[in-house]
Amino acid sequence: MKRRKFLKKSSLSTAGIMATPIIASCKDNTKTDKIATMQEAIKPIVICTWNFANASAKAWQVLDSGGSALDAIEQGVMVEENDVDNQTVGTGGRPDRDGNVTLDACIMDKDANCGSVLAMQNIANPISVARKVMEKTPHIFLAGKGAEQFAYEQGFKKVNLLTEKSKQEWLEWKKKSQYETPINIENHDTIGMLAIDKNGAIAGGCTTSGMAYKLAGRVGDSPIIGAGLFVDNEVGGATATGVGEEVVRTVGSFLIVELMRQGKSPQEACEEGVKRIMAKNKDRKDFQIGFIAINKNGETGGYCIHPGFTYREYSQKGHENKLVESFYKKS
Ligand code: SD4
Repeated sequence: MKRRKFLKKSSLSTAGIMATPIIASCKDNTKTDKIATMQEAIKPIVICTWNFANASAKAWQVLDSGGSALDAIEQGVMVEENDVDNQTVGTGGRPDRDGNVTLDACIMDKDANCGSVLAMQNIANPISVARKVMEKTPHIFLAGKGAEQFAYEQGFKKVNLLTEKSKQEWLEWKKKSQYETPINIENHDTIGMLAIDKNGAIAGGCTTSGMAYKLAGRVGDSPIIGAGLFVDNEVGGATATGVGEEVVRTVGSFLIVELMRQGKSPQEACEEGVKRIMAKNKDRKDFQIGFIAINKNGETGGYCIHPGFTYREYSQKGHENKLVESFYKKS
């Protein structure tokens, strides 16, 4: 096809012809149906937080060859989990204040199945363990030693997640032990990813080593279904990066999906999500949060507190790194 058909559709869409509802028989006037009537869906498509070109390219490769959104998510974010230079995800992640790397991850599919691991040590691919929790257990969350034990039972190997670079930085930090939540880009490289496959199934995943030098046992938003990630196949999905405590307080990703259900575009929903957080943090400028979202039509959006947040988007239209608008503008 598919390129020609796609190009044809794009030009029709530019001409405004695509405004004709493709689901003409709306059963009722619910807002979800309103989303469905906007235009024909762009699929497959994948988006992820930050400029993770290799991760989104991997996910695209899976989607383009007919793979499921769930496989695309798992294989896509694993690229970052395996990248030792990414110091906020997987191997190479910065440790907690005791020097242990503890990883958080979750995954969610089109049927609201989900799995999650929290503060898990010594396992290189928490996203895959989260998927096993989803597929092989009656549970959603496994934490700490229990998650690690489960991973071994599933055949995962024990590895050392602390690289020499992260260890040296931690030793340096220990000299002052000043816990901070810096807003700069370098300290917020959590990957959250959302994908729609050729069948229109939506899935999402999120994986991180969390805030650097956190208290032992601290868990952020990233593995919490509804906070760091949420998917509803009727509507779309959302995911977050940044200071997890603030995302949890508003159940950020769930909020954004619900706002889309009510008729907001992904862009509008992300903006509202950040504004809700800022309404509870008036005049506070010392933290960063970025949201991205996709609706079931394949429309995407993102918004953040401070300038600098981008997200990757990969579809038949191309592979783009999109700079998002921010609540505070550059001073
Ligand atoms: C957390 N949200 O643990 C994560 C941190 C993060 O990029 O996003 N880092 O709070």
